[in-house]
Amino acid sequence: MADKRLGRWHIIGAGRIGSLAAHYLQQAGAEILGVRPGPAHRRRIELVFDSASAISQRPLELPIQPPLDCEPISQLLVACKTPYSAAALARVRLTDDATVVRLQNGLGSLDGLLAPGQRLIEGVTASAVMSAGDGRLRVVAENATFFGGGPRPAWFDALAAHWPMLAWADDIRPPQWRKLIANAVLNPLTALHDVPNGALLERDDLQTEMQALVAEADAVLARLDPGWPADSYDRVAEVASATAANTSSMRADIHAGAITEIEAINGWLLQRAAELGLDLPTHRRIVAAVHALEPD
Ligand code: KPL
Repeated sequence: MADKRLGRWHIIGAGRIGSLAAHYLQQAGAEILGVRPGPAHRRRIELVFDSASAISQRPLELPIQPPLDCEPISQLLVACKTPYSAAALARVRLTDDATVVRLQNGLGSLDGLLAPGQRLIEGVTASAVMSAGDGRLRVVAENATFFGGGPRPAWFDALAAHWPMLAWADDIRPPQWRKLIANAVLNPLTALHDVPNGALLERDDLQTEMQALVAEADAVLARLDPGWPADSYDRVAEVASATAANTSSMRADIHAGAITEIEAINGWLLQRAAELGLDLPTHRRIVAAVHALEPD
């Protein structure tokens, strides 16, 4: 049943996860408008839900507006790749009390970009969506998704009724950090070695790299929060196993000749480490190696 509380949402970045989020928002009764430079048009995306029991196709119709044609935006979902966030946000006008949901890998990509009266809600998802060609996206796993950061907004329950496994996290940091570590290990290693996620569990040399990356990341997070359990290896290995056949988003970016999200993921850890006087030699090496594969 559609719910008027959701109102109108604009979305920047109707890619794999952005399109899935737009679909759930639309199911919940929100009006969704995509924002993208270029001529206004209607975009049709076919979402193919591939569960163990059935395959269903659900079309997503998205009106796309150029940023200058958009009225001041009061509800914005940012799901573009992190390197493009600042430029994309600079092109739109937000209302003074706008709500912005950030549903991206990594951390910090919108830091300092919102005005004091505007609200940032952080989103973290373990759902997996793959491109299936011809404008089709294959939803391979609908997993836990958390939104959080301050009090739960009035529209949240209406959205959660249509978004499987969406929950509000009073403290969004633990799910964010768990996802960050998985991305900081799986994404660069799969991109550099050009392998699907599961291959990391099959090669001794890659297991050694995984262990070093996890240990360095855990050391930073444990310094930032002494309550951090600092035992992330098994959880990262579980993500690799659960997404074994997947091409990670960073491997896909390298294949597409695009810049990657390495700065918002491993770069964020390196920045925190520098502030704490810690050295992360494996992350430093891996960041340099990924940058060497990116276009100039
Ligand atoms: O989030 C991912 C990504 O590819 O960005 C993982 C968890 C590694 C799944 O592929």
